Formats: sequence, structure tokens, C-alpha cells
Amino acid sequence: MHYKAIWISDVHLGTSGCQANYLLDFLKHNEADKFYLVGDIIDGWRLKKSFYWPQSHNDVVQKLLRKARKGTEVIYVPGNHDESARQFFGLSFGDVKVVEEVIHTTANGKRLWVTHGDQFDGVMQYAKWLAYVGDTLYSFILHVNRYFNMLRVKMGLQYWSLSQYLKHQVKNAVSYIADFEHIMAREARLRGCDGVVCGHIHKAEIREIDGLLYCNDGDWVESLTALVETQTGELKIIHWTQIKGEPIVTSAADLEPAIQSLIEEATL
Ligand SMILES: [Mn+2]
Repeated sequence: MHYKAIWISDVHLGTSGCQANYLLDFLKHNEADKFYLVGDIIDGWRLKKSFYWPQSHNDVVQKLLRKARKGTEVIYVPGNHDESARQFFGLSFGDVKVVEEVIHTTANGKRLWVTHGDQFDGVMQYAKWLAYVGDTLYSFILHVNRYFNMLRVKMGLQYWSLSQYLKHQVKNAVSYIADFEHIMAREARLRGCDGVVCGHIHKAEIREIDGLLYCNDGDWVESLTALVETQTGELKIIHWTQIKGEPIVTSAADLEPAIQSLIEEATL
């Protein structure tokens, strides 16, 4: 599919929670005039603690750079987990532009403010240590989630996010998300925009808040989602929870080669 624009964020390359193979498949099947990377693409926090960089994560980077070389406008808006990229605002790497924030105008003239969103997250701003503790617990849940889904694949079932399920069960998380969404909408209005596109909280969403359009492109560790703008200016959330043409895996031994061949196919 060829879109006017695609937004993805919270890929967290460099962590075992990152669902790189699903993202590779998404990148292979989808093109855009403008491709926005809305932060937390590479997880510098976790890479500092322990180095984890499998081939599939490298392939994601290569695939994005290749898109940029072949004429897609790739715009990188760093987040808090890749905040070290924030020193490069205004610069370009390969053909990828690094910016603090950017305004996207849709086909029907709507102005959308594009930013990661952590700057407006109360927990992040006032207690960084709390965010770190949360991060460790969160990594653990993602770890469980990954094995859980490997089992589901083996049983021929579709991807299902344990961490998203747990989050939705927690009342505090719900009010936290609602607060965040309202703050982002308010900030977009202050900037004279019609809406906002952000990431950060790993919850894909398109909805109107106080007359403003709130869009969140989700993530690639839990929900496997992207936000897209169609040629007619319609905004949609794409859930990429199946790897297309994925062979039916019958035993654990088959799993590795299956994924390997998928990667090879994706990097051609
Ligand atoms: Mn973030």
C-alpha cells in the first residue's frame, strides 16, 4: 500500500521486547511519501545496560535508510529512550532528517503537530527514577509477553498483547492515559494546530478531544500499530499483528529458520 504519510514510534530496537520481524514485514508491504519516526526508535536506555542487537534490528534500520535513499522523505523526531539523538536537531543522517517536532499538513489541509510526547508526561517530568523502576518492571512483562506469543504462534494463534491487557485492567493506567491525551490536545491547540500525532504511551488511538484531533501511532513492542494518512487525507490505524505469508510453524526447531528466511526475504 502507498500512503501519503506513515507514522511509527516506540519500536525500541535494542530490546528483546521489540517485535522487529512484524515491523520488517510492515515496512516491506507499505510505502509513503513521508515517513515519520516519532521517537523511541532505538532504545538507548536499555542498550546502555546490556547490549542487545540482533540481525533483525539491524535490518529495520537498513530498511528505513533504504526507503530514505529511494525518495521517501524520512523524518525522525526523537523520544526519551533515544534522547541522545536530540543533540542532532536540524541535522540529517543519510537522507533522514532529525527534528525536535514538525507540523504535518494533511491532504485536506489539517495541521497536525508531530512530537513524541514525553515532554508532556507528568510521571516522566517529575520523577525520572520512577520512570526507570517502571521501565524495569515493564521490560519483565514484555519478556513474558514475547514467550507467551511464541507459544501462541506455535499453536497457530494470532498475536495477543499481554502487557496491553494488563494495562487496561489497571485503573490508574487508564486515568494516566486520559490525562496524557488531554494534555497533548491542549498543547496542539496552543500551537495553533488542528491536532496532534504522538507516541510514547504505547496506545494507538484516533479521537477527537475538545475539538482537537488526537492521534497516537502506538508501538512495536505491544500493539504492533502504525498511523497512516491515505491519499484522500483519511487517518487510520493499521494493526500489523500477522506476518504475511508466515509459514505455519509446527515445532520449536522450525521457528528459527522460518524467521531467518523471513528476514532474508524482507532485506532483498
Ligand atoms: Mn517514550
